[in-house]
Amino acid sequence: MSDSASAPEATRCGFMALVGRPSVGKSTLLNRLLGTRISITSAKPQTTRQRITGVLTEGADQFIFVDTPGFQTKYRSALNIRMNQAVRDALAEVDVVVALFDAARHTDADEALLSLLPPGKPVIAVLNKIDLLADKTALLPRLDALSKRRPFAALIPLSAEKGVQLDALKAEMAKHLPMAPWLYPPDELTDRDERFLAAEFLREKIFRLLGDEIPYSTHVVVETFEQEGEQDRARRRIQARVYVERDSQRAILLGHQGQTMKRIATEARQEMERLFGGSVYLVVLVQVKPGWRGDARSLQRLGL
Ligand SMILES: Nc1nc2c(ncn2[C@@H]2O[C@H](COP(=O)(O)OP(=O)(O)OP(=O)(O)O)[C@@H](O)[C@H]2O)c(=O)[nH]1
Ligand SMILES: [Mg+2]
Repeated sequence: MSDSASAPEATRCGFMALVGRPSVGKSTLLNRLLGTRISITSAKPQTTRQRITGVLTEGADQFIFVDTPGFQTKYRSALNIRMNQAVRDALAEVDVVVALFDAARHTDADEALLSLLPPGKPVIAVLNKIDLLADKTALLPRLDALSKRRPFAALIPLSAEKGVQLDALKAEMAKHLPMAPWLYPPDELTDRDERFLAAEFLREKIFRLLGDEIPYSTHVVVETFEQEGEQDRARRRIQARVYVERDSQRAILLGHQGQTMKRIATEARQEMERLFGGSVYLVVLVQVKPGWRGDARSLQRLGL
């Protein structure tokens, strides 16, 4: 990439953290802002487990978004402690904080998040999911209550899913971008490599296709990732291992005659082919590893 051809002379570049309680729509918002699905989403809370950066370059501006795990106060496993820490780290590192709230309700986790917001930084409050509000006047008391809690650079009601009011959010974020050289080439989408994204897409399908228990007992590791040929025409051979905590979970994940896993793997492969270009040959193995979530050493070995 030749910088002289692509980067304007006076560029702006800054980090923005997307924070909020589980399921509030952080990853949906990131994908909408980028126009591409790089961060996995599902109706189940705690879908995002590790921070993922999304890069949007428009005109002279480069926004580097940091999508974080949902901040929660209910559970305290080693994994959950690590996930909350990822939120605190992101808040400390960025230039601007985009704090998401649900337009319809305020919970204890929202309160906990409000008290974490750094006093010295611009914080933009987003009230998401306005498409679900039958009565839009219900927004007014929410906006009023939030604005009394701390100073916000702006309060923006929007719908990440429907793409409503995203321009207002972008305009507000742009106001706080520092003058700085771009950190990524303008066509870069994320700091995460294809290996990470492959594991995430597999995890997304597990979150979406299985019930309320299994997704939380599951971790995915990509063991081999081989590529033959050039980017768009490449053929990727990927072997992934899914860890679960019990034999009974392994049976559910595989399904009758392996049908459940087959569907999960097919849908994940299609997502990979769409994002990476080229074809993907995906093999998925399932292994039982009791108690991996509660054990800090296991988490480290699994790269979490
Ligand atoms: N109706 C509606 N649903 C939305 C909107 N934004 C997100 N959702 C849905 O809310 C659910 C959670 O979205 P995610 O983007 O995964 O939420 P998240 O905040 O990243 O969640 P965690 O990663 O678990 O913390 C998904 O089912 C989304 O489709 C919105 O504006 N309107
Ligand atoms: Mg998420």
